[in-house]
Amino acid sequence: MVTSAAEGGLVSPLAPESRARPIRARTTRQGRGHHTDHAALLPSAHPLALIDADGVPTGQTDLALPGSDILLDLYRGMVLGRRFDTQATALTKQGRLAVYPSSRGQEACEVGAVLAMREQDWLFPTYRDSVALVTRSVDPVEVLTLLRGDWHCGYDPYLHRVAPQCTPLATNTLHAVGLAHAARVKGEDTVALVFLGDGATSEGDVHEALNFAAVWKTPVVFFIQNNGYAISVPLAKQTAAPSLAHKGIGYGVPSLRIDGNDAAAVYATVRAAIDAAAGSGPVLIEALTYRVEAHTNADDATRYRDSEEVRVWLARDPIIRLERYLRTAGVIDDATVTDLNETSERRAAALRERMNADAPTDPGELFDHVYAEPTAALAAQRAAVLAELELSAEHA
Ligand SMILES: Cc1ncc(C[n+]2csc(CCOP(=O)(O)OP(=O)(O)O)c2C)c(N)n1
Ligand SMILES: [Mg+2]
Repeated sequence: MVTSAAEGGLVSPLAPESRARPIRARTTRQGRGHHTDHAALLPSAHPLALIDADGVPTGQTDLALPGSDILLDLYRGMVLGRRFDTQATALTKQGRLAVYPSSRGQEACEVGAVLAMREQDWLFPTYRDSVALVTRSVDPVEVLTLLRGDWHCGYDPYLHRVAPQCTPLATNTLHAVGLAHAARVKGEDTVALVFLGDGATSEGDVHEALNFAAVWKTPVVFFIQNNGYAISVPLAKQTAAPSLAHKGIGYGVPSLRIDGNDAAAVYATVRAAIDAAAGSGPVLIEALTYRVEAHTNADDATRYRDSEEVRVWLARDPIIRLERYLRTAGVIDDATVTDLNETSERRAAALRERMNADAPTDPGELFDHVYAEPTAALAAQRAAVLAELELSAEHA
């Protein structure tokens, strides 16, 4: 972690000085206002990494490297997650999914952040975060319900404490702040972790959410997956801010930059951020990663980025680097890897089989949840649709 003035004078909230109370903004009361020590909020000049792209520990000591059991869970989650992701993309080609936004290459964020969450915490995902949901133990078929074209999110948000996947950019940031605020008013120890993309940080909602969270000291972790693009728009055309982490600072939110392809760094940072958020209010994490696939299966990324750029990022693959580390450390061997690959193939086959079954549909459901008490007009529309369907079935 870089803290010297020579390297930009940026002081990390995880710097030695503040290590005893990581990620905590210092606020002092002066006159009529609260004044925050902004030096304590700034992100590090270099993204925090614990294991480098070659699988070698970086030696950074601001956060401890998670233990072998956790690193193995992270590796396992990423391998299973990637196989799920590949299978979901394949299902779009078979017409079993309407659309699928792949998170290939972003598994360290998807898995690392979720495994660092506590059971009582809430996740507010976006459309890109299906692997995060699978990691949080949501049934994979239920995860894909919305993308299959159904009208509801498919899973019970309360069961896993996972909000519906959000397609309108950044609205989930406000939902996360609202839920975390309400939980605290009720005296519950709940942190909300909200995923958002680099492009989403340009939305007004993010700024309202950061402001409310900072003023109310709401227990929220804003986790930005900076994957370089908002569909075809590269980050350089998205913002003039020095980093996305800097956006948090303007609101008084301690903000970190991390290597988003290092699952160990993601896990350790989110763990610390959740503790800090529960104690003293919001934290923002900008994780630098890369969207290896196109925006969705419906997009052609070769029209706006060159293959050399993709090649550079493939060399930073989050799974390969952790596998290298775990092999060198003697935690896994060929047998472990083969076994895990077999498990992921079995799960993919089961998912394929379940997704190939036609989902039962009831067109009448369209009208069920519009009003608590259906209006006469709605009841008439429902009857008309059902009568028409019956008629066309008779003539089929
Ligand atoms: C409010 C809103 N505006 C526009 C869109 C259309 N849209 C869908 S995805 C996307 C790009 C988002 O990029 P980013 O936030 O970086 O997330 P990523 O897709 O890279 O994960 C846009 C503009 C939308 N879904 N919601
Ligand atoms: Mg993006």
